[in-house]
Amino acid sequence: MFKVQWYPGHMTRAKRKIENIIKTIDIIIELRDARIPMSSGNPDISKMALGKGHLIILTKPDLADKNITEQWIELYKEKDINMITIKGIDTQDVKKIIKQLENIADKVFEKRRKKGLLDRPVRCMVLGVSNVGKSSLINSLALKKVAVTGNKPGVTKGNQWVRISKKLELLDTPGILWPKFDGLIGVNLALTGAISDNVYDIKEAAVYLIKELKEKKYISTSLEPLEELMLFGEKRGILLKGGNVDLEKSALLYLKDFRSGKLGHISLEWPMKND
Ligand SMILES: Nc1nc2c(ncn2[C@@H]2O[C@H](COP(=O)(O)OP(=O)(O)OP(=O)(O)O)[C@@H](O)[C@H]2O)c(=O)[nH]1
Ligand SMILES: [Mg+2]
Repeated sequence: MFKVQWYPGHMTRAKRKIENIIKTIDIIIELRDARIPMSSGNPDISKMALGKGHLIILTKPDLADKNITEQWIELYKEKDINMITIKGIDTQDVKKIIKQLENIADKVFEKRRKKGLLDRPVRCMVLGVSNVGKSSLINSLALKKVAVTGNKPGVTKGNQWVRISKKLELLDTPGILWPKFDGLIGVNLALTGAISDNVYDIKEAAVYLIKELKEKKYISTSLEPLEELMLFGEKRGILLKGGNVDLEKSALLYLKDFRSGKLGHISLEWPMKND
């Protein structure tokens, strides 16, 4: 495994800010990357969601292995956790999300009524790691907006609430929470493009990716991962002046091909019975 050197200094501040906003939120919409549903999750979000509605959306399923994504959804269903997946963002999917959120909202209403509180639209917020698709989702949910409902007291000035259905309001600011980058989590986030390419060795990352793809039988080759990378560079004509393969550039292109789906539909994390 390769090492990811990344210590985001702003993490604590960002977390505290989100924790304050979260107090006014009823439903947390947590986005995770379908290719790495564990590594792109964050235990802080689960903690913040305690006592609130919680919907997990697996994004980028078009890049992931459909069969594995279905297994993840099934596993979470067994655990009674709301999890759905969205194909890119289209109107059908937006409807699917709103329907799910309204189901959760009904439970929130019920709780509020029991406490003798008045009905009001249920407030949702989108959280997730960098690059997972938060802004894309907010944009497509906000397209359905009926009205910008203005600032609510107790929430940082400047936060915009958008009405997305009769029952639901969405805070149109996403919250980014960095997970810990230990070991495999950092590796998976790096491979899928959630971390800047400058904080790890691209060549090591590509070699590791090839090893994984080989083990999971997404590619079949009898070559060692480094040899496979060299062959890839050769085929693509990525050569240095002397005629040798430029491994650095080949590695970058290999990662790019993986991230854009050119290598096929691939899931790096597969569910295990004890997940
Ligand atoms: N293939 C694919 N790409 C997606 C999908 N959803 C979002 N993207 C792409 O993923 C990239 C990141 O999306 P954003 O919506 O900007 O992600 P974000 O979570 O707001 O990122 P940060 O603001 O950096 O934290 C963009 O290039 C999107 O076009 C999807 O379902 N499938
Ligand atoms: Mg964004």
